[in-house]
Amino acid sequence: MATTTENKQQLLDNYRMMVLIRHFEERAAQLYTQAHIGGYCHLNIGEEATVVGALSTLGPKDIVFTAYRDHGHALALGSDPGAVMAELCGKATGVSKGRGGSMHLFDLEHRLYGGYGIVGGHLPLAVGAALAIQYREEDGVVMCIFGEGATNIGAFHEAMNMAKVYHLPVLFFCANNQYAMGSMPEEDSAVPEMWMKACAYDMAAERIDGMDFFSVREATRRAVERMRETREPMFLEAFTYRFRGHSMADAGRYRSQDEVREWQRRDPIQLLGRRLEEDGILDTRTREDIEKAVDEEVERATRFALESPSPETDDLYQYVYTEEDE
Ligand SMILES: Cc1ncc(C[n+]2csc(CCOP(=O)(O)OP(=O)(O)O)c2C)c(N)n1
Repeated sequence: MATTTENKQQLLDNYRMMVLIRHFEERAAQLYTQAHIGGYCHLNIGEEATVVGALSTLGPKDIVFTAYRDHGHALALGSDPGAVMAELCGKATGVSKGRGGSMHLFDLEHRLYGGYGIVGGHLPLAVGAALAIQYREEDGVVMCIFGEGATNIGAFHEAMNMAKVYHLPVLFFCANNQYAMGSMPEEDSAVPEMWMKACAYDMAAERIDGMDFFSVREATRRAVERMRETREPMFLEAFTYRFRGHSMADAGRYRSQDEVREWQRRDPIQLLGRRLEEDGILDTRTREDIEKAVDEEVERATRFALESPSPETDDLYQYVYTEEDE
């Protein structure tokens, strides 16, 4: 088995992070229904392997741009769960100081450059960041994460083209959860497989199993290593599924419950857990300890968020433009 040669603690940490994301988001869904969270709230539930598998391959100088389904990414990059939950609740102690909410998490210290609500709008920003890295002759790479719906947006094509023309180290990571709100690729995309779109820009591309942590991590690791050497952009399409609605208000009439249940049989957390059990890395006791510790951490984060103050109105104009020395 591939895992026997791995760092076991690292794998347990990856598993723990996937469980944390799941429990954190289940709690966020409750807080939403209790009106502690307002506006939009998009959950990663079902897509945790794409988050942890991909981000676990990055180094300390690499940076990440993602869309509005961003809670898991912030947690996996190391943001404090209390500060993430506080942001969801619009509190001053949130990662974006309560000004961003669920869709606009931002944490410079942990290299999360957002959290963006405009579909595809962050792709040119990621390309710009990669251009800055190239211009300053730094050695980091940029990971840009988006859904398959974003590949139909003009900004996607401009970003892909510029990244290739300027030889920029951007990994375009498409988490294809098969629905853009209620539309399937067969309905809104000229080609049903997103990796094919990378061929138009002469970019190396691969489609991977987004429910399998190892499949995501190995492909992303290969891509990142190759980008560090070649400084050329690459494209990955992780085929996955979201178990919950698009956002919090979604009657889900565009898909059947049988289909959802079928995909839940390949729950990414269960898949990784079983694999770690087979390899003797995880047992029932450890699994229960992880669940308990994660529940406590989520409760701590929730308490912190609920007890935190709302932003003051007298500093409303602060952080609109960045200070030079910030
Ligand atoms: C430019 C733009 N058009 C439309 C919307 C409304 N909208 C929000 S999410 C979404 C679906 C995007 O689907 P996808 O990119 O596949 O990501 P997923 O939500 O599946 O993760 C749409 C159309 C938007 N936010 N921005």
